[in-house]
Amino acid sequence: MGQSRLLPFVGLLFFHLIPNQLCKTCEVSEEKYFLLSPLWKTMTHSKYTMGTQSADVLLSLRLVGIQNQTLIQPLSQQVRRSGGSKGVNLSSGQLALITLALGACHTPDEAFIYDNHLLSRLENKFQAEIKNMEAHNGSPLTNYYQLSLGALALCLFHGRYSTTQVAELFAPGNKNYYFHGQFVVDIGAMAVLALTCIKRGLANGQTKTEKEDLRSIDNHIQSLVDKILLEKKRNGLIGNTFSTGIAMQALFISSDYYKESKWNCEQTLKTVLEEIAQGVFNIPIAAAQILPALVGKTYLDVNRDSSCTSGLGNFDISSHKPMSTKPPNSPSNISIHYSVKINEIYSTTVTVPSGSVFLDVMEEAQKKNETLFGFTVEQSSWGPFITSVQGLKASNTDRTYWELLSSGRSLSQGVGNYVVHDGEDLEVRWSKY
Ligand code: B12
Ligand SMILES: *[C@@H]1O[C@H](CO)[C@@H](O)[C@H](O)[C@H]1NC(C)=O
Ligand SMILES: *[C@@H]1O[C@H](CO)[C@@H](O)[C@H](O)[C@H]1NC(C)=O
Ligand SMILES: *[C@@H]1O[C@H](CO)[C@@H](O)[C@H](O)[C@H]1NC(C)=O
Ligand SMILES: *[C@@H]1O[C@H](CO)[C@@H](O)[C@H](O)[C@H]1NC(C)=O
Repeated sequence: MGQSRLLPFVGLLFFHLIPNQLCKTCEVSEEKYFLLSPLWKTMTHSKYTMGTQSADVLLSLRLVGIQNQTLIQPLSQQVRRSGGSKGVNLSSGQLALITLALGACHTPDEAFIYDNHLLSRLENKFQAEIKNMEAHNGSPLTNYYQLSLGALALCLFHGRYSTTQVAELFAPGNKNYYFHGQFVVDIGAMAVLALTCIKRGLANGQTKTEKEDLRSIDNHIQSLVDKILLEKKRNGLIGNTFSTGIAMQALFISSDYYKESKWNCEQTLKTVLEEIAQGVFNIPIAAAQILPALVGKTYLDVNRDSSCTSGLGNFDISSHKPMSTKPPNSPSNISIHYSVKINEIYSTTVTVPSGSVFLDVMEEAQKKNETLFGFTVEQSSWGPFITSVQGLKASNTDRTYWELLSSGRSLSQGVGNYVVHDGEDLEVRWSKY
């Protein structure tokens, strides 16, 4: 056999020797990096009040290679503050994100993880989630997005966990992958990231248990990838706008689980760039969750030595032209129909200035009648989250929450961001997911 005919064969062999590292990405080319500047602006021009929000942003900036200390230092400081001794009330996923952000790219921040025992704290939080599942009909304290983040951080930073337990927990039929019976792409994709990390660690497993765990995890990944691809929309988004970034990461690292023809990555990328131009990713955490995938990075690159130096590192996005600012709102008032639905429906009509958000409508209604429209919110990394209306409180254990709707359709933004329109029919509904 001549050399030229042998070469492709050697190439093929090479791929077969490292099947676990197979990774297909499509990314924004360098001359188009300026298209990412709206994300950049959102992430750098915001005040961060929540430690976990800073963690998501810090993780993202580090992964894409930003090393500007003027930006990184204040974020890092805030993340360290929230992960310190006062962070006793952090949820499993919050602690996992803090660990990922501080451990990303092998900076001096990494020492904080070990000095503050973040991994053993995370191990305890992870077990507490499982205890709650055992006591409450399979419902964790938080949700499977956070369990996935937890498993991912424990895997990447060599915390303790049982692969057999993870293989059981993350079976694709588990109810926690579904809200209202519908597969949640964000959750499935984060699980694929965690399971792939664990799979790579098991690749050379020798014992019978290791081999069984590997086979089971491999099957889970296959099934989750199939489900993620079923949620691909005609315009290329996967799930919705805000789940697409994590779904892209999951599909990058799992390319040996689907045929190339099953996903047109370039189309997804094109649609995401259009949405960016329209200002859709206008809160820091939304920008942080989409950015890594756009430059071909995934959360599995967090502790890889060579990552973090490539990407946007040397690109000065800030020098590019600012986004066109919206014209100031005309000072007109609009009228909104608003209801609270528990079993009965309680309705009212309120007047708010145009440009108002859902939360403004709720506050107007509350002023009218505190008993019917009184509510409480909690700040979260996505903005204000409605925790109770008429004194009725949402509960993770019961899988209840206050769902936001417009004309009967569930919204994909929260009360702090959704801009309302004249004549709109808004509802907050007591729902079970
Ligand atoms: C789990 C989850 C839920 C659970 C939260 C309770 C639980 N069991 O943990 C439930 C089902 C209740 C829920 C509800 C909603 N959610 Co939700 N949720 C998620 C999910 C999958 C994971 C969140 C998480 O744990 N993050 C990790 C931890 C470490 O971060 P955290 O900040 O501490 O997490 C808390 C907040 O995220 C908060 N939360 C969850 N969803 C939302 C949504 C908004 C707008 C806010 C302000 C807070 C919030 O609950 C988390 C647990 O306490 C994310 C997916 C994602 N990509 O982030 C979507 C996500 C955040 N949710 C989203 C949406 C739209 C909603 C709803 C507005 C849907 C609706 N039409 O009613 C409601 C919130 C309404 C309200 N009451 O204010 C969007 C937000 C997009 C955006 N631009 O704002 C996301 C990104 C999903 C998506 N791809 O569209 N959600
Ligand atoms: C670093 O970030 C700061 C704050 O955004 C900015 O003013 C400065 O120009 C940046 N420096 C470089 C070298 O990009
Ligand atoms: C932790 O939560 C408990 C109970 O919710 C609360 O009493 C306590 O003040 C919180 N601690 C901190 C440091 O936030
Ligand atoms: C809008 O409503 C407020 C409060 O009801 C009122 O003071 C204001 O004059 C109204 N503005 C317009 C343009 O109608
Ligand atoms: C609020 O609504 C309840 C029930 O309809 C009514 O009994 C009460 O008087 C109302 N309160 C105000 C301040 O209008």
